[in-house]
Amino acid sequence: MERRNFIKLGGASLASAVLGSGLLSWVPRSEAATISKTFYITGGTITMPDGVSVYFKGYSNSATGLNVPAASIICQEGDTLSITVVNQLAVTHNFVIGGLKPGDPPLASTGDIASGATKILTYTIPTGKAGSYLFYDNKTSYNVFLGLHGGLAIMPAGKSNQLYSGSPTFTKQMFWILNDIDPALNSAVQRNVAVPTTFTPRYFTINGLFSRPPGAPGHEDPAIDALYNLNTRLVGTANVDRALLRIMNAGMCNHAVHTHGNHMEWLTDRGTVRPSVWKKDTLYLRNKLGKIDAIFPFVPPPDAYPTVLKSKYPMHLHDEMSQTAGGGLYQFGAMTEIEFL
Ligand SMILES: [Cu+2]
Repeated sequence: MERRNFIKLGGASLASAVLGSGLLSWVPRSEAATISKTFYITGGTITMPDGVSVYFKGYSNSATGLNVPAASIICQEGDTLSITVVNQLAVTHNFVIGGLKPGDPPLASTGDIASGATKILTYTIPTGKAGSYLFYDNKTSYNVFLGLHGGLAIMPAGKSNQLYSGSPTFTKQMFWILNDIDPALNSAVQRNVAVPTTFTPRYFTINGLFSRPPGAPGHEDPAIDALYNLNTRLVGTANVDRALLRIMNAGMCNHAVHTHGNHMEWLTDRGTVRPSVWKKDTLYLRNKLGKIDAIFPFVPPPDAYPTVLKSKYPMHLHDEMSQTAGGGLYQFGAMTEIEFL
């Protein structure tokens, strides 16, 4: 453990830890650009909803902060990524942009970054790479769910509203990055002892946040309640908005992503475009870097009478464990809210 960089984050600090991780804004350009970003690999603790303090590592925006997940990046084909990664911790880390599909080689990697060292990854994105990506540390099998992960959205060149050239269109887009936490593993890393050979998930997050149900501390606080955090909460106007959801899984558990209100238009599974667009209310999100792209269409729920234009619905996971924290605090897990404005 790295005493000199050890920091302790409570609920208030967690707010800044997640800003920018979900909702994306994008204006296409006719010219390629260089997207520069600096990440600091840091460690520290975050307080879970049951009061337990758990150690995480993150690709953070500052040398003294802790961002889990990392701030997401959006760019377009033809752009050059220039990503500086500063390793503040005592062990070697890296920064890898995963491939689009399972088995694809990584798009790019810094290679090893020794303790205290800095590496700059420079990568020009070829055409044909539009899609949703995770970047992460693969020096160990667990660094990714220890917190070293984030989302990268590559837009088709010149497009503002398509996932890939010719895809169904959207009006807004966001990442939902899910993670599962076994505090025993995180604690072992913190104490620099052998990690457990089993994985028992106790906490489940969406964009690093927990749902805070009515009556709970922090309910409706957009800084810490995943139901109300504006980078996580899905908001749109009926018959106007269509939201692209880039749903990523940094964790060890398979999940079943379930939206109320509308079915989702299922566009991709693990980077592969589906042969036809199915409308489904529950999508299977595979573990270990699984990902889905889907559009939530904000159409009036078709079976409702009279017609419903304004309402609120949950998005939760249909694997029941992921609604809990600490093994028993129900609705303190990976949930958010969907609002038809
Ligand atoms: Cu449900």
